[in-house]
Amino acid sequence: MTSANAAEKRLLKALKRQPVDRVPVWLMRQAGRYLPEYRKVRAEAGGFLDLCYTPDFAEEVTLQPIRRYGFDASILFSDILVVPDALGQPVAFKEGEGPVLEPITHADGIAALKPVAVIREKLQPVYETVRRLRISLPAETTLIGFAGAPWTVATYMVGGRGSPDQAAAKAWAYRAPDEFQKLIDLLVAATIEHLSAQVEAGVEVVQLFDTWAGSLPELSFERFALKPMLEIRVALKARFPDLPVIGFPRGAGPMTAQYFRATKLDALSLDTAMSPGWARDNLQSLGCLQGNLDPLLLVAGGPEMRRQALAILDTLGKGPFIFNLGHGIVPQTPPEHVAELVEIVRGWRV
Ligand code: 1CP
Repeated sequence: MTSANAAEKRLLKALKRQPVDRVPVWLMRQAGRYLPEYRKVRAEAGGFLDLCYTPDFAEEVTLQPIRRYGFDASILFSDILVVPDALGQPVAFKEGEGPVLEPITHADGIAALKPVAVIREKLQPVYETVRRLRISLPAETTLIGFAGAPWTVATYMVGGRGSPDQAAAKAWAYRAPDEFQKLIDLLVAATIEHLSAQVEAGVEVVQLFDTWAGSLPELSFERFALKPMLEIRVALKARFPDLPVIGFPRGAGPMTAQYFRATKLDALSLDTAMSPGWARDNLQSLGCLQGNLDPLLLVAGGPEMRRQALAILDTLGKGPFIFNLGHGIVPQTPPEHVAELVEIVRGWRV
């Protein structure tokens, strides 16, 4: 049968602005701690990075949400911080604490990082996971690869951990912008290599997560969020002209329109705070949109989740559109609410 044919995959059709029989759906962080079967494999793997770097484990946890819910897309199980880890800035994931790195705060620290060529070598297990997934995934499921956007990855490399205000990276970017630019340039090159290797191994779409884009003022946003994304998109399209690229400039507000126009990405993932009506009027003519149910509505479930999911579908569902959350699934999400949400999206018709 031809169901394996890329031309027929619902998610790829939406990304190429073609008509679909129903709105495709997948959810950010669809694999993870809210699933008991994930927690079991995680305990077996030991550390979080052991999970990411062991293809048997990473393949299994990628497939878990597909088995349960039959999403239209599967996102490779990995993390945005495997890039600094590969570049020689080791990342530790401490239980209940999130990622911890030895912060880089000076130009010497950038110079001490390994050359970008190590990415393909060090992250071999990630690409092996991709090759396995292309065989094990159902024919109708699109495989999405990903990376963090340079600014967001830099906030962890400079701050040494997640922070509410990204103050350490901003301090450097404002005190010595040209020096900080060297870190961004290195991350642009590393991200292009990492995503290219994922595509060569079999991912069909890539998404770039700029979780902290919205904390930058406009002029810094243009330099450290928009411009690196444009460079990455241009390089990827030169190598893989048909590859759809999705961006997630979280919190960018009205700057999102300029970002979408300038980067010419195929799709934009909308965060929770973005108005679907504004997005329809200002963004949807530029490409496919994805989003943007509040992950906490998924925790609550019930009539309010249904009402707000239907409102998003009624506003954006004519397409091009992919249903998703406005940010990742949180660990306290009841798995049965995810099943309920998927039913709501599948049952909706233009
Ligand atoms: O088991 C655990 O304890 C680890 C929890 C976890 C998981 C499941 C982390 C640690 N990373 C992941 C996987 C992950 N991370 C995926 C693939 C799984 C999927 O989506 O199904 C993806 C796409 C990411 C992306 C990611 N990692 C982002 C960008 C998206 C976002 O959520 O904003 C960021 C900022 C990270 C860093 C990171 N990794 C893990 C945590 C807890 C964090 C956030 C740290 C912080 O700022 O507090």
